[in-house]
Amino acid sequence: MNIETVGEATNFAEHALASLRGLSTAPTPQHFAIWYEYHRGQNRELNRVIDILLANRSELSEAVLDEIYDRFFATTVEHKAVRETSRRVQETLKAVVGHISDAKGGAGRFNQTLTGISGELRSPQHSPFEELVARLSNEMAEMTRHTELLDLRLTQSSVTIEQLRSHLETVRKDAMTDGLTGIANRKMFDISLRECVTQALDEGAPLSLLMLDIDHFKAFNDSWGHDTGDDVLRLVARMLIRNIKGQDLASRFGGEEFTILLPRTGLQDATSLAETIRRAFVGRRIVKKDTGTIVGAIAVSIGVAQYQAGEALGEFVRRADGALYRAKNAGRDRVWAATTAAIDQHCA
Ligand code: GH3
Ligand code: MG
Ligand code: MG
Repeated sequence: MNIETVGEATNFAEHALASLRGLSTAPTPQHFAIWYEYHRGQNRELNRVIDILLANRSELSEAVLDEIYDRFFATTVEHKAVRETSRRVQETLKAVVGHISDAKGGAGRFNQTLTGISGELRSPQHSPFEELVARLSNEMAEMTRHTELLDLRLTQSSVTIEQLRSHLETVRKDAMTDGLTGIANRKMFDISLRECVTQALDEGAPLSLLMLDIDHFKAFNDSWGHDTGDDVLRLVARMLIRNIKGQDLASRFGGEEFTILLPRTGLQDATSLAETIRRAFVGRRIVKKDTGTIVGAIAVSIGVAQYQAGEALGEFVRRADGALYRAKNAGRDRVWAATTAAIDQHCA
């Protein structure tokens, strides 16, 4: 990937703005991103698609640009679902407004009839009472029908909106979940890390991070197969969940690495939790699901760090990772706590 200089970036941005101005579409961040990328010229496929559209004098409408954005930028399922849901919520709301305005029309007519009848009653030559009552009764029936229809439509719309909300929640949850182990994924970890740090600074409370890595997992996979390796990853995830509580968050950081975020927990408590987790694997035999064969044991190494006020998020993670590295170097199957950026202390 090419990183442009400030001068180049300014140039691309100016061209992107010029392109936006030349079109009737709204200057949204998404549309800006498309044009910036187009003028940057690094994404050949994107440029090809836009050039073809321009050469054919096709109208680059909102819908076309949205499709381009979905294809080249909004790669996550979640992003597309949010866009799609917001479109459908807008449609539903538009329909609701339509139904209400229909109902208002009906009420207006009803009002006119009532005014007409009461006017007529004041005149000595009014229509026979039977006729007036029949008109009134017809209008009442029509009004009731309108109200019932409005009620039904509003109920249907609220059911649709509730379905959309719940769909969005499922998509969001899926996007934050690791498919293999069912625990939080890296994305969720990144989001939670930021939230936990903010909370820790706000409360002046400690925050600790455990970084766990399975020892010699490559060799385990080589000996017992990838599927059994996957079972081990699921087992580790279950073990982490079993050992945490409340606000703690266990995530699969990637591959065979896991993290646990421990709000309101200092280094010492975090280190003893890490030790409990490490010990849980000691002497534990892994059994192959399909054949029941015992496939030996696994061990884990864990690095621990406590957040230091003002430290960058990346630095905090790097310190936990550094402690993990020290645990590995010291012989694996152990816990290592990073006491400060400079001095590490062995706590196994
Ligand atoms: P170390 O003790 O230094 O951590 O050694 P290691 O073999 O565990 O580390 P290395 O980084 O060399 O290998 C990691 C292995 O984790 C390689 C890969 O096969 C395995 N792995 C990563 N993701 C998955 C997965 O999703 N499923 C399975 N079964 N294995 C995975
Ligand atoms: Mg690893
Ligand atoms: Mg490993």
